[in-house]
Amino acid sequence: SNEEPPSTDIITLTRHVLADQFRMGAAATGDLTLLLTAIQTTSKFIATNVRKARLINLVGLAGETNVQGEEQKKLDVLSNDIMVNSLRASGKTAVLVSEELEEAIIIEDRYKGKYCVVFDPLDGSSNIDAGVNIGTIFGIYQIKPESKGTISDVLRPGSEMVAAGYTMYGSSANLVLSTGNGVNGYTLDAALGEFILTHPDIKIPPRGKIYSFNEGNSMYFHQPVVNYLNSIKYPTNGKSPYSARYIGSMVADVHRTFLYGGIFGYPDDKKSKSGKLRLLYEAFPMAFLTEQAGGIATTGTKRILDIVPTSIHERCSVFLGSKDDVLDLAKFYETVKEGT
Ligand code: P6P
Repeated sequence: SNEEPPSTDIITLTRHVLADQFRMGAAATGDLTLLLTAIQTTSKFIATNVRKARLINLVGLAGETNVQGEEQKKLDVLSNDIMVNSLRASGKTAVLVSEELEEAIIIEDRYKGKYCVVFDPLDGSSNIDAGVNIGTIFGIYQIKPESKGTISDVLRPGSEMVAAGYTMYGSSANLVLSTGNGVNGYTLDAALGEFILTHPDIKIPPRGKIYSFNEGNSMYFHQPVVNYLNSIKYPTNGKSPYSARYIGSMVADVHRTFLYGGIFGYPDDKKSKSGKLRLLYEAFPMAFLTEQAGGIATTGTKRILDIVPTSIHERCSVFLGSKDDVLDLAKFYETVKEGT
């Protein structure tokens, strides 16, 4: 038959990261590879449960009991639990920060490793019932030299992260990852249980034709944002207006921005004084990936990765995407008159 023979040289995520490690030579201990294996396991578990959520009533409210009579867990609680357990069991982590947990987890000495993982186990979970793509977002710091692993190891600029990524749960499970040498995308082959390299070396187009904002907040937008949006909706240079695409799930909006270009924005406004998105486990990982893919991520006036967090759940203003589009946005902050 003219069927293509199956590839016998598949590049799994683990093999791809290991290749990175070989490139790094003796310095690499394999710890990051093992940590990423634990993260892959959590993404496979979450992907499976997101897929069958409606069948086993996992999208319902917590408090219902299932056939075993045990407390029914909401999908995001379930996702948090698998991440905490898998990351702790890896023996490679010292500090965990989750969107679902008020306090950071300091891993007990027996299981303590040299990495800190900040994560949103299931971002966009309010969209689950509508079948909209949702995702896991994570960022990884190494603990500071001499540190035993404390909260101070994660209250650091995103520029000090060593890796960041997300897994988007949609028609397939896509894991997008950077360990500091560019961005690669992997697709879960459920039959193999492996994430396979499908999007090598993702680069954001320098300019796009899409803007992605929740314009339902327009009444609250500060003047620079209003001026910028007007400039691409009512262009005066004879160019055609940009197209609006807004899914309302950060992982999905960012993933499209990486592949198609354009600008995603969730700015601070008169209602959300510090913006809505969380700095540590939404803005930092997405900004890390954006820069590694050749784009720009800014608050409007400051590079997001330069922000020094003061608390683990603080929020920040986010614009990210194609270099030229985000630079255009930033110009409207430079020309802003005081006090508008
Ligand atoms: P809004 C989802 O709840 C989320 O945290 C992000 O995934 C998403 O980008 C944003 O909030 C959507 O917020 O106010 O537009 O519904």
